[in-house]
Amino acid sequence: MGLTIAQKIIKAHLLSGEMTPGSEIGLKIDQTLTQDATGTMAYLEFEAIGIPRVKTELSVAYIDHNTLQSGFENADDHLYIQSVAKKYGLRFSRPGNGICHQVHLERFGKPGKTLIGSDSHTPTGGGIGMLAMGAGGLDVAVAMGGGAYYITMPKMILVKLSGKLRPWVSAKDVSLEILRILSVKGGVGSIIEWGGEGVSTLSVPQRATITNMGTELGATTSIFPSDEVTRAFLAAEGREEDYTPLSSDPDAVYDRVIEIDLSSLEPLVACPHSPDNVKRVSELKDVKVDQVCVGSCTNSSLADLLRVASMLKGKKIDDSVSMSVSPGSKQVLSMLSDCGALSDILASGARLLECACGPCIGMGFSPNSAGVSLRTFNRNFEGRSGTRDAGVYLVSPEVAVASALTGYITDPAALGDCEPIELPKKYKIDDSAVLLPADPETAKDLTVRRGPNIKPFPDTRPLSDTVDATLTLKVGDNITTDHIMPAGAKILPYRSNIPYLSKFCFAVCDETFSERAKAVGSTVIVGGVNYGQGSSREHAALVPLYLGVRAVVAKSFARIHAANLINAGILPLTFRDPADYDKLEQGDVLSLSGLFAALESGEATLFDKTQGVKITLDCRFTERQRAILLAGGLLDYTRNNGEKK
Ligand code: MIC
Ligand code: SF4
Repeated sequence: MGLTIAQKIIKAHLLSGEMTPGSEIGLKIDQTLTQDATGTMAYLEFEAIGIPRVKTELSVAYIDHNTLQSGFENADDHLYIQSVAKKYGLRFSRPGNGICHQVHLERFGKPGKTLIGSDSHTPTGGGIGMLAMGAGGLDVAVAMGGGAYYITMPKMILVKLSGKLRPWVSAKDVSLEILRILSVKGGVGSIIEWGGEGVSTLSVPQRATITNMGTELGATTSIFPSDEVTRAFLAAEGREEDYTPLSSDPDAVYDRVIEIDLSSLEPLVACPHSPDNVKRVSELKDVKVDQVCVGSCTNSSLADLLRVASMLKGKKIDDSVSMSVSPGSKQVLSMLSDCGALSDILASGARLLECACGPCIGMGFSPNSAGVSLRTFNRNFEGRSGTRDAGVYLVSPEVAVASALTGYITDPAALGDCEPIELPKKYKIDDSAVLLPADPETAKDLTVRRGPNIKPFPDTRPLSDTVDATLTLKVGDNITTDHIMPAGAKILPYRSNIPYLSKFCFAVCDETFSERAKAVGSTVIVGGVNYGQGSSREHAALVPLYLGVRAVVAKSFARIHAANLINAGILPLTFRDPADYDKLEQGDVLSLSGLFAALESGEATLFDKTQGVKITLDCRFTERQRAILLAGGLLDYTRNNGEKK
């Protein structure tokens, strides 16, 4: 039987397990990346594992999230990461060099390689045929130490493209269309492969927009073939030698095939507060816009910003709109500047922000109260922008600019003809903002710089047979990690200070949760479907661990968050009968007993002492996951079992 693209890469990297969907597989990881908001914790964990030098082919530490330095905290964390990179053999991408996914695609990604990153949008690398996945920081730390990365062997979904995008319709609309079809949980447990004759009409930046936003489907990753378009992109980046062709076999078998005719698509918008709340631009034309943001790892390539500049040239944005542009990388910014396109953007009245995540993660540029913000980003979760009552709409750069010019959500077709954008034959290459590590001899004597913001890892303890706890919080479906552990300029500087962060845990849903959890000491959280979707931040597990959360009982979990809970030694348990969710009330006194036997049998019983009901829970884990849970988390498991070997 033939293989899909992802199956070929998995087969070439398989360290353990069977390639049958649903079974656990261990993969050899060629490359890793981290960003600063998750990186500090990941490197603290790497240091705790105790390996003198990274064992991957390439590991890069990026600074792109916490770039607003309104106190010593972020600057200290940057220096910590820089000194770790130099000592342990990683490249260090300085603040200002760009967003990790954009820079990695430009300078480091290679078709056919495996990449894990402590950021959920790592699948951007799938745009050049990498098997690129988001992971918790601890999993990245283990992979840097040469350990395998474990996932459940995914199912394969093929999205077969035909036709060609019409003028003014862009790759972002393809992402929104697939979100409309599949929803934010439709990709869970699957890899999305993009194929069909329509693929050859899409450039690498367009493909990367699509694989980037595949994260919002809950997919393990998304991947495009590596073809002549990929070769041309790598050649333009001066690294054609990194090219390898990759395609699926003609008789490859997919679990599901979805067909999209590119020429039938029209401009789309994801309305507040979910990326799958998709409507046509034409349905929203009366919506008044206050703010427009172009950028983020989804839409900040040179191609995107050349389009933005050509639309703004000689025009002014509406007086009622505040607009920002954040280029994805120094390469993009520098090339925009060299060709004069930057002047066209600035002359229009738009504000230039640095090459970083910025407003996407609430690092500045929050909207006005109850404001409508149109963003070319990938997430519009409630409160993520930093303004709790803002309404964030996700759109293409084309719709963003058209709306900035008129002040209302606008179909760019209203602006007339769409000028073609020429992509350069050669990109401007300057890697001077990527610092190289010290050689192994010198590295031995280097010390790591640790600022006072860095606090110890929360206490872990081996699993006990009985857990008595209070149901301190009951939440609904699609709870995101932005609900569990919010980000934003005020909190992000404390990503290496779990006690401080804990004050904000679940604050979007219930400001009293943190205090209540601390007071009871032992907590179970109850959730609905797709619990923990969104970011890969392991803080959404480490902070609950610190607050005494022992188990989360939900109807279903998002992949990375479930792994992060296990890594933190917190039990992710699922209702056997989802209707049992309704029997539990916040404040109930609960008991989970016989957990050791439950881990063996795959079935646990939750006794709700307040309601007097017994509920059956699924507690099916792999042998490795059971061992991690019993040890009290992956750090203890790794230390005890010497994965170092
Ligand atoms: C995000 O887009 O939510 C982030 C910020 O990039 C996160 C990582 C983090 O929380 O630091 C992600 O997507 O993994
Ligand atoms: Fe940064 Fe936003 Fe991309 Fe996350 S989604 S990596 S915050 S640009």
